[in-house]
Amino acid sequence: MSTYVFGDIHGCYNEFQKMLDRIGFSDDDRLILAGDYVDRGPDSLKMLHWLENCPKNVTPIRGNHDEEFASYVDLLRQVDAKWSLQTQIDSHDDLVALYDTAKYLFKTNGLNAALFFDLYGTIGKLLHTTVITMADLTIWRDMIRKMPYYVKLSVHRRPCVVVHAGYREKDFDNDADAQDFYLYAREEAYKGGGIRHGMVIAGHTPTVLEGEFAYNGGRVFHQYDKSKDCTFYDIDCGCVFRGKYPNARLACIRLEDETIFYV
Ligand SMILES: [Mn+2]
Repeated sequence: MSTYVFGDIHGCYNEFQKMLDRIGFSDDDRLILAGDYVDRGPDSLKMLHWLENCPKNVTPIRGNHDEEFASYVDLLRQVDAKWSLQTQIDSHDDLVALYDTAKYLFKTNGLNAALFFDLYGTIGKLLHTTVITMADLTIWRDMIRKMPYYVKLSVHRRPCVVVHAGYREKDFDNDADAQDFYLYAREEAYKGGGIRHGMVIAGHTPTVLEGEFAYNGGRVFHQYDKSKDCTFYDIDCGCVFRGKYPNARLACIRLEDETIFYV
């Protein structure tokens, strides 16, 4: 039995399947997915469907893109309620109309939502290539909101945290600050974060971006903090940026022996 972690799939469903083959993932193993299933890549829908039928030995945690997707669904529902649009939950045409209305209202009313709503066009693309409905979006929203922000487990009797962006033990002022850190932290996750005598596995910052603290030419970024006796891994090797950056790929770590797999 082994425990594997990878994430930042961003709709790269083919690479996702290739990685499962590459590690020979079986019913006896455990997989923790480190978030960001949607946006940017070609197959967000396939990832959402796969997660809907997620096997018991897989724990998907939440990434910022997943949380943002869920928040867009909330926004659509709010627009529907506020303007009494009576969107039928199982009507594709109604959802298309609601989406267009929401975009129009955000823009014409100078609302902040206009700047970030469906930022990567994922919902818009789904609407024009498939017959999804508000029922589908609501299922996916609820599924995402059930995902934990992090998973803490024990590897060789040492604590190990898997999180999308960053983890730290210090108390946060409030839940919102904590959630922001788990979903969005970058260098601060490595400077002020971590866990004593343990290991933190995260993604979020692709190791293909030159100038970023985690740049490592598309290889997993690894750092050891002596003061905390904490090992950090950034396993986001920028799979979705394949073709844009050399060596961009999907990486996976096996926790028991810290072996890295690439696809
Ligand atoms: Mn992310």
